[in-house]
This record gives sequence, C-alpha cells and structure tokens, in this order.
Amino acid sequence: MTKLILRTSPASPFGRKVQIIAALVGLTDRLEIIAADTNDPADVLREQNPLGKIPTLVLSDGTSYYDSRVIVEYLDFLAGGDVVIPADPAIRFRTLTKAALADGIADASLLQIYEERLREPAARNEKWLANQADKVARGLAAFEGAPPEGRRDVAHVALACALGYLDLRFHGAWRETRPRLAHWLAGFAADVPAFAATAS
Ligand SMILES: N[C@@H](CCC(=O)N[C@@H](CS)C(=O)NCC(=O)O)C(=O)O
Repeated sequence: MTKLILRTSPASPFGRKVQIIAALVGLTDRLEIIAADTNDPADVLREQNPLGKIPTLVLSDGTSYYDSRVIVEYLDFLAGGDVVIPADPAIRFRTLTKAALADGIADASLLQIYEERLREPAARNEKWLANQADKVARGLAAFEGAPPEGRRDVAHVALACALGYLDLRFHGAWRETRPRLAHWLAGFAADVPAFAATAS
C-alpha cells in the first residue's frame, strides 16, 4: 500500500482531526506525517497547497488534497465509505453541519491566537477579537445543549479537536461553564486512544 503524506504540525486542531479520523477508519499505517512550517516561504507546502495551509494530504502521484474536510472525506472513501461520514442523507448533512460548527470553533480560536501573535499590540483589533470569542462561546453553548451522540463520526472528532485546541491555547477556561462538554470530552478520550496519542 502506498503511503499518504500528511503535511501538518502537532498543534494544528485540523491536522489532529485528520490523524484521529485515520485511526478510526484503520488507515493510520498509511499516513506518513511530515512536519510543515506554514511560516516558512521555502517549505514545499506552498507548492503542495497554494494556500500554504495545513493539513494537506499528498498522494504518491503528487496529487494534493485539502482542506481537512476533503481529506476526511477521502479517508472515509478509502475505508469503504459510511465509516465516519454517515451515508444516510437524513443523518449525513446534520453530521457534516455539526462538524462544520466544531471546525468553526477551532477556526475562530485560531484566528484569535494569530491576531495576538502576529499583530503588534497597538494594532490589535479588540472588537474583532471579541467577535471571534463570541463565535466560540455560541458554538460551545450549542454543543453544551446537545453534545454529539451515538457512533463516533466526524462531528465527534472535530469537536474533540476544537476543545483540545481550547485546552492547549486558552488554558481550558471553557470547562468552567461547560460541564456537560467536559464530561463528553472525557468519554471521547477514554473511547478513542488516538485523541491522547495526538495531544501536543
Ligand atoms: N479550513 C481549513 C483550516 C486549516 C487551517 O486554518 N490551518 C492552519 C493551522 S491549524 C494554517 O494552516 N495556518 C497557516 C495559514 O493560515 O497561513 C481546514 O479545515 O483544513
């Protein structure tokens, strides 16, 4: 079996999502992780993905697949389909929407970190930062009211990775007001060893 190269970095919630999905669909052995530096213009990543973003999956013929949603869909397809993305349309699109909400929490969290890291303090836009924080808060509130249930799918994995990123970069402050989600994440971590295995 040919290897699939995954360009990612340890702290990426989206790269983590792809690695956990690979474990759930039984494809971990086919993934070769090659670290990417999104800040390095010389990294070949920018040839593999013009956006210069991770995760990017590179096939043996040089074809690249991105972003993480496409990679997850590809891994599910390689595994025969209907493994982490339900085939039944009645469930499929609700699941994909929940996964998009979880990814959105990670996106809005990441953007706050970029704003703080990359902008000079005087140039930071507090209103914009608050807007991103509100997206995270509303997303968490939605999941606190209805955490994903049933078979582990892409929505479960995306949410676990978003919460993991909040733990990593925001000191797990969400846990104080979201006890149901904290309990949900503990259950996910107990059931899915790849979650702990991909922690940074
Ligand atoms: N929607 C994308 C988001 C990927 C993303 O934002 N990746 C970040 C790292 S976690 C990145 O590559 N940042 C570098 C950049 O934006 O230049 C996905 O799901 O893969």
